[in-house]
Amino acid sequence: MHRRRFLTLSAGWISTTAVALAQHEHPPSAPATPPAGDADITLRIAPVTLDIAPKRSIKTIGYNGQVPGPLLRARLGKPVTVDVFNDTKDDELVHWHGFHIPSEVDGSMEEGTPPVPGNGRRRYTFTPDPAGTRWYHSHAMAGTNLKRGTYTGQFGMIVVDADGQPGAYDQEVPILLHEWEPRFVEQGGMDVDFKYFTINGKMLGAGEPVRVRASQRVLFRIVNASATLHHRLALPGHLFQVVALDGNPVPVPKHVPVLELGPGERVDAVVEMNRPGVWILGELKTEWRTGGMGIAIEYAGQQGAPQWDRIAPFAWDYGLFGGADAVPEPDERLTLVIRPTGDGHHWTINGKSFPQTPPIVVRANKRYRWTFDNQSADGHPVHLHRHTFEVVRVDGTPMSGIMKDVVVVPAWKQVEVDVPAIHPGPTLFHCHQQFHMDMGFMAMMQYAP
Ligand SMILES: [Cu+2]
Repeated sequence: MHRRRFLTLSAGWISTTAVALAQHEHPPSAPATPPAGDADITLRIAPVTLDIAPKRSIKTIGYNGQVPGPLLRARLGKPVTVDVFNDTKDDELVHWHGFHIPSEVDGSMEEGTPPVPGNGRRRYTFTPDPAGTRWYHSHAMAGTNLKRGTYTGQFGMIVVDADGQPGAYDQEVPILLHEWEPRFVEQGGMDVDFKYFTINGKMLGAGEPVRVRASQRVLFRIVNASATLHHRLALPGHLFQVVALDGNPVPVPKHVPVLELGPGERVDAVVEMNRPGVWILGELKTEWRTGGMGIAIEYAGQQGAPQWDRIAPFAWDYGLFGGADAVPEPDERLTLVIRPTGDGHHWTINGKSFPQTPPIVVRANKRYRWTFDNQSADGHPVHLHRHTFEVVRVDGTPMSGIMKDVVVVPAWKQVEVDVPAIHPGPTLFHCHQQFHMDMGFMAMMQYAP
């Protein structure tokens, strides 16, 4: 199995952004003296003007003057220190999404992580676990301020390397999805839509193509870093072999024509490059693809405008990649009913909105089966911090071996997951749709003393 570093990078951002953990650098004008010793990683939160296309600039907030933030790599089990400098006036939080790390460094105020104060700094030290495609992003509440939290450019990928990771490949390509210029629209309740769509901070056609050669195997590490939108992606004429979901290897790495990711989800997929040409890897929805959510995949020796093609209907299903093992019986079960309030402006879990939602109390070393009962017309990408759960049933269909930290609960459906309560400490559970989270779709999981 060949494992190589990111050899060719899609949008050219990597050459300026790769932050090897061996790299030690201090920002030129630190507002405060960092603690003793160099950090492995330095992140500076500051306003940035992002050129998503010729004559289209977005003013946002990013990490280290770029969007996405630097691609970070860490080694499973090897502690890292991160110095975060906040050059904005507002408190910020950097959440390390998908990690089993203590509440004090996880990056959630509700769990007790101290914020990075406005015009201040904070050091995070943690031991990366588990291995795989993870990401980091702002965990600030936005409310109705669409210039905060995951609406901004504060997101990046962190890959935790270890031996025995899935997929043999020749080239690795990060793909981060995001949208810009959000605004509120009334659709029964209140919702958010966007004007521009990007992959790796560029609209389709504005960035460098991903350069490939025929017969290469390319591993795409995909993060849906959208604040609110689900995305479906295809690469016409090619199949994706899904090797990991949310960074965790799947039991059966099946080939599929379409990938689907709710906000916060990741998919690792290997594509065998066997149809020379110049193609669009992009969003199925025409309006969003032509609005920018695409990137050119260019075979060596081929040229011209990137091509799209009709994509046959496909039903995405986590169970496609599941195994045949029986799932152990849980120690206890609980149901979380998801419903909007009558005015459609708030979300409830079992009838309450955060901070009134009662904590979900667990005992250490027990396995809990949570049933998400979605009594609403929206799909919800629900996320549990600091833990990995197993998806065991989606809309009545059992499955096993699908380990995730975000699961999409489709409209009017039920999804069951098994949560192993093995990382004591306050733990946040919430919808990863930023506006749903901000409007009450959040609860704490607490370990009984
Ligand atoms: Cu939601």
